[in-house]
Amino acid sequence: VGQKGATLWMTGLSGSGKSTIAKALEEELVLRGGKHVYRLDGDNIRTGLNRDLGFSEADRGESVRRVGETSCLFSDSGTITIVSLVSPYRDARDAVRKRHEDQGIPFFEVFLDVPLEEVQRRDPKGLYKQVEEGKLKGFTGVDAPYEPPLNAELRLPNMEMTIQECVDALIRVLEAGGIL
Ligand code: GGZ
Repeated sequence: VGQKGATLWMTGLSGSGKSTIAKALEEELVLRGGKHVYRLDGDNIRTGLNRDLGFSEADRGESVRRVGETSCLFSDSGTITIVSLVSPYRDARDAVRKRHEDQGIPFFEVFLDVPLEEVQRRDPKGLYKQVEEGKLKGFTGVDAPYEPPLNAELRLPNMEMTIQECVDALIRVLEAGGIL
């Protein structure tokens, strides 16, 4: 197993496809072999590492910081670490990028660029409906901010792409970065 790891940081609205694409990429990388792969997903992280955190700006910042530190450790060990987190604040994501760069760990920010109207239409967990009904407040993209990346290594407008096309684009980024 080769030594060079990397962090792929997927950011985007709830329902933009982060977890789905992360899982598909993980599968593809496992099939290819040769590298350890690990997925850090908002969903499971929130029941463990971040179980004390909610969705205030401060808590989201702390969540991103912790997952960023964790991804540094995994990637430093030679693992390809796939993070999927809404991570709505640009400063917080940039701080994670800097932590990686300072340690010489490759970092790729991936922006799942899907319009709010589309994720509201998809609404896979019925959360946007709850927001609409006033049962859920401070929801990213509706009544809490989402600050899109300005310098993402990859933008995936996945409304116009298949999952396989997204996976292929991610593989190309890893190849161009000398990770694969
Ligand atoms: C955004 C929320 C909220 C609020 C619960 N705002 O589709 P999901 O369900 O699985 O993705 C969302 C997830 C966001 O957790 P993250 O840890 O990724 O967010 S962050 O990086 O901002 O800390 C959604 C659900 O939790 N969820 N309340 N208010 N998403």
